[in-house]
Formats: sequence, C-alpha cells, structure tokens
Amino acid sequence: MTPLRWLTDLAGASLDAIGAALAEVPGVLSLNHDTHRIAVTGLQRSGKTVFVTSFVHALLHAADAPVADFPFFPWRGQVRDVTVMDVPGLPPFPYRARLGELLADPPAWPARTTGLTAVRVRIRYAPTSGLARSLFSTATVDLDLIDYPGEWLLDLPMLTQSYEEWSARMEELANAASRSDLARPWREAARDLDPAAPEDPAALQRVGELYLDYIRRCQSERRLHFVQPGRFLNDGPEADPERGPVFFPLPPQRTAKAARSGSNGAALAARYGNYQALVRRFYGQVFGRLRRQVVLVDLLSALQNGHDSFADLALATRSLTDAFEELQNPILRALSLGGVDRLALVATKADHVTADQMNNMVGLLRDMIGEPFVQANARQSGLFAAASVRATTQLLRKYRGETLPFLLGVPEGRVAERAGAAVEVRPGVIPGQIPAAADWPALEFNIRRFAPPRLAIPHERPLPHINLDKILQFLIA
Ligand SMILES: Nc1nc2c(ncn2[C@@H]2O[C@H](COP(=O)(O)OP(=O)(O)OP(=O)(O)O)[C@@H](O)[C@H]2O)c(=O)[nH]1
Ligand SMILES: [Mg+2]
Repeated sequence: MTPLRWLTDLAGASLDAIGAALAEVPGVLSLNHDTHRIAVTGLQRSGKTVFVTSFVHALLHAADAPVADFPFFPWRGQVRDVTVMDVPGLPPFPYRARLGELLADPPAWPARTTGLTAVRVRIRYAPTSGLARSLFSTATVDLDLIDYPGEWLLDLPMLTQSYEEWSARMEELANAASRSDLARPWREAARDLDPAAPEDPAALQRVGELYLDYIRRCQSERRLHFVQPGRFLNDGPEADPERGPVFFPLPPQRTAKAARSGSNGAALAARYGNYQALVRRFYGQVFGRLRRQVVLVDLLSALQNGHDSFADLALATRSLTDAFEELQNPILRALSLGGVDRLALVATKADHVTADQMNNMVGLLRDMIGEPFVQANARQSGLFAAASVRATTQLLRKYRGETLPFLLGVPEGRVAERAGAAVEVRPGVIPGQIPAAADWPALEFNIRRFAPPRLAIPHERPLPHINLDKILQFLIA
C-alpha cells in the first residue's frame, strides 16, 4: 500500500495555503499570458508520475525535435524558449530527479508517490494570430501540471451521502465475495457496538482500527480500488494529519439509533461530517480550480489480475467520472465547487499491447466508463490509449503459419545489455468491451511489465511515447 505522504511533503502547508496559492492564478493573467492548470490523477500505479515526467520533457523539446516525435505540438515553429519552474505555493514535482532515473543506466521507473505535487512549464512563443500578434512580439503560456492521488476523488460521493446512506453503501460493498472475509472482524465488532450507548471513544477507536485494517487489506491484498475514506489508507508518519478521528459504517439496522446526542452513533455521524468538510475543502480550494483533468486508468494490469480486480477497477473508475458529473450537480455548485472544462480519460501503458489492440483498449475504457457518461460529456471528454514512455517495439512473426504482431521488450528486473534480455511477447487479444462474467475463465492474457527503454543521454527530444501529443492537443486546443 502506498502511503499518502503528501502532507509531510507539504512541510506543514495546509490545504488553505494551497487554495490561496491557486486563487492567485486566474485562468488568464493578461492578453499575452495564459495559464492552463492540468491536473493528472488516477489510482495507485496508474502511471501519473511517468506521465507528468514525459509530458514535461516533451514540452521542453518538442519544438526542436523531428515532427514525428511529437506530431501535435501547437507551438511548433513559434517557440522562443521553454522553462520548467515550481508552481508558487504547491509542493514541487521533482521533474529533474524523475527524468534522471528514467535516463539512468540502467533506467528505472519512478518510486511510488503519495501526495499532491506540481510543476510549471512556461512556454514563450511568437503569436501568429489574433490580437496578441498585433500587440506583442512574445506571448507566454504556463502549463501547470498537478499530480494528485485518485483515491482522494473516490471520497467525492460522500459529499452527497448522509452517514446512514454511506453506511448502507459500504455494507453492501462488504458483502461482495472478494471482501466479505476481510470485512468480518469489523462487521462483528460494529454489530456489538451499541449506537445508542453513551459515546465510548476507546470502543470507537477499536472498531475503527478494524475497519481501517479492512480497507487497507482490500487494497494491498486484493488489489481492490474502491475504498473509503481514502485519506485513512495510510498510517504512521505518513498519515494525513487533517483527517480527524477514525469513523466506520454501522450496520443499517443500527444507524437509526444514531441520532441521540452524546451517543456512539451521534459521534460517528459527527466524525463523518467533519471528514465531509475536509473533502469539500479539497474540492473547493484545489480541485474546483483545475479545469483540465487527465484521468489515467491502468486497464491492462486489472485485466491480467482477473475478474474481481477488473470489476473493482470499473467501480472505482466510474466513481471517479461520477465525481466529475457530480461537480455539475446544483448541490455541489452551491458549495462553490467548480466543474471540469475538459476531461481526458486515458488507458495507460498502451505499449503493453500490440498496436492492433489499441482500439479495443479505448473500447474497453469506454465500456468501463459507461456510454451515458461519454455521450453526456462528449464535447469535453476524450478517450485515449497512450503510453507515456514506450518500453516495447512492435514486431511481426510467423506463428503457426500466420503472421502475427508481437512485442519486443526487456521484462522488468532484467538488465538490458545481457544478451537475450529482451523477450518477444504476444500479450493477447484485449476485449473491446467488458467481458461477461462467464467468459472470464476462458480469457488469457500475457501482459508483462517491462523495464524502461535505454535511451541516449542527453535525450534532447521527447521520450518515445504513444499519443501523448494527442492528449496535449485535446487539452489545449
Ligand atoms: N511500459 C510502460 N510502463 C509504464 C508506463 N507508465 C507507467 N508504467 C509502469 O507503471 C508503474 C507506475 O507508474 P507511475 O507513474 O509511478 O504511477 P503513479 O500513478 O505515479 O503511481 P503512484 O505514485 O504509486 O500512485 C511504473 O513503475 C511502470 O512500471 C508507460 O508509459 N509504459
Ligand atoms: Mg506517482
């Protein structure tokens, strides 16, 4: 389990400080200075840090690189200079360190990250059209990329649920075959707790610990993604100090007794209310101002992990996209939370499959997110299959009399210069939509993890990628 170390990283800066910092940057500073906030999120290991690193590197070098390296680069031919800087008031995204690891010998993927970090790419260019051209010789665009954990978004539904509704939903989830054994200890303990009895902080703590153990094990042992409350996933020095005392769902038949003040039930409902306030603050101050959003989804690892993991990823992903829908909800609008202008939904690590499977990846993502969402948000949302750093190359091989596409790559953990370190892999056929439960046993994938490619140093051109440029174009155009 990855700890959310973000608040330690912030060195004590509070969400208020982040909110204030963001408030200082309006969407357009002046006629010749644009700022775009691009928030990048996704569940653990979905590829956020690699994405931001490769994106920044591409922005730095795309102007001088061959067009084929980054075909859709809106400022090609106009760029004067590009610089990378911190975003005032936000913890810095360590771009140089991350790039250094990817370009090291041997290259390495970044370590896990846990918090919110940001990096600004400032592009100064010669405007070629519009008012800016007649008034200024140079215009500036700041692209602020923000990397934050998707688990925080999974808390959003809590904003519109009462404590009783939330409890009922969590109980329902805990009945799933993939969770029920892990859930037994806290459910038994919660059943034994009398919600009407006077508040007993020690008892609440004891049951709370059992609940937290349950959500953490759902994530670490079962690879299940949908757990709430997200800010309780980490403990110890990496715990989020703002999250308040622990709370947990009560069985539905018991929550009715929760109302009497001074009782266990009332205490839990109050703790839940305080947590809702924290979530609301995160949205209002940080997220509400991030108008361009990239959501990364690692469909392929979930496919490889099988039906339960995939079903849970689907649930978690739908909750993420519901979160964006909810932001349009009048109730949340009344809480002054902003919406998202443009949403890029990206199936990551597309270099793990052969090129002929890319459309299926997008189809699967579309199915996972649900046609109603895609239709309702067609104007602002885009679906992509992409690889931030392409670690494989495509080959054609004769196999049982047929010519078939294969991947060539070095499996993670092997050192590339050893002869034979690279392997040829046939990852299998990616279903273009969510397979029916009965079809899962017959499905076979060989989705491997690969070491990063060895690249020439210094690498003054975009890292090999799939579709990063299209995502940029979608977000900016
Ligand atoms: N082949 C390939 N692997 C990738 C790519 N992007 C990410 N990965 C793999 O996915 C892992 C996770 O990527 P990260 O960028 O660290 O993911 P993250 O979302 O920042 O993860 P956390 O910080 O743990 O939440 C990496 O260690 C790589 O193994 C990609 O474009 N191609
Ligand atoms: Mg990360």
